[in-house]
Amino acid sequence: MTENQPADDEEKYLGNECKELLLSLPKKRGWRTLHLYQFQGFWWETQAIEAVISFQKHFQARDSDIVVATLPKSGTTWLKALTFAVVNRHRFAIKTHPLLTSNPHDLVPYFELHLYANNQLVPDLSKFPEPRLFGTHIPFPSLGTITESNCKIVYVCRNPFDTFISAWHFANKIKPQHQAPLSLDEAFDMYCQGMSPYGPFWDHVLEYWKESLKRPQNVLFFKYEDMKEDVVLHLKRLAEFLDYPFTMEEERNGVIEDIAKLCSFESLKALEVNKTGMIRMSKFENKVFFRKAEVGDWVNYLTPKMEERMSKVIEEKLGGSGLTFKVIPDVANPVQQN
Ligand code: PAP
Repeated sequence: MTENQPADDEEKYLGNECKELLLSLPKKRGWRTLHLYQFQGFWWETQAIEAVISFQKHFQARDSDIVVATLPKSGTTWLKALTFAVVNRHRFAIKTHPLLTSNPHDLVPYFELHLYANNQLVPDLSKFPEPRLFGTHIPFPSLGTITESNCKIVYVCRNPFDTFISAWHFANKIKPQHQAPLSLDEAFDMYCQGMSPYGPFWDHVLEYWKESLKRPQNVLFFKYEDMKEDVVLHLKRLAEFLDYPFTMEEERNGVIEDIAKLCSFESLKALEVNKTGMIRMSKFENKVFFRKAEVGDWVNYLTPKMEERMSKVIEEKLGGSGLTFKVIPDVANPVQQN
């Protein structure tokens, strides 16, 4: 993969068809890449556009597929780990579990960043064990054959304040060295205008939210803050949704708690593989996926004016949808933003 290649190069290796397409698309400065392009109603990093076109052309969903879908920095790594652990719990003992030696992104690969990325040939998915587990940031309407299949999608969203701060840190951590850092003010302005990778965040979240209401058997919608409050409850809901419910005996034997612990931020962050390893076929260090994992860290960065602006955007875009977020961790008295 070439995530860290010089930004000027990021468009050089694209196929001609994609290069031509880019000429016709609205474009803005990127967060960690040179540009973001507006395509199919959302903002994409350059190489993800080529990848999603290939994905839409070639990927054939199976009803047994499981897809972990998110906006970046909403809890993807965590939900991939939990999903992998639930589905494979009869194959692996906790003590020798693949999650102890592999980053969750290597166990549950992204369509657009791994499988169909970088002009790769169409990936050979025949060796994927059933059920096939995939990850994606692709917005729901662009999911190709998945939207018409019976496969299961698990989506996690996170309050936009923390998602934004996490995304801003991440972009500056992984950008090519010679690219100027994105200031907090500039990133914030872009985020509030919807111009962030896979954004606007409100459209991404809303599309999956609506689908989860329409087809609850196929789309399960989680919130990061709720998962932090009660991961065991969410593990039970996840396992039932995926048709891998925990038995009474498993519950009695503490299997759910074991999985919760295995996938916890503290456990994953402390593993050698996540301290020193790299995501397979990429230049991403595993450690960049583990920062603070707190609810409400945004208060250390955003001014009251910024808070007011984002609250207004959320109210304007999500008001009336029934979707609300906890933006601070006070369980007894959560502040709700609509
Ligand atoms: P991705 O979309 O690029 O894969 P993603 O995993 O969604 O990234 O986001 C990383 C965030 O999840 C980080 O949040 P922070 O910047 O606010 O700290 C990271 O710390 C957090 N995170 C990673 N693993 C876990 C985990 N096991 N439990 C809870 N949060 C986690």
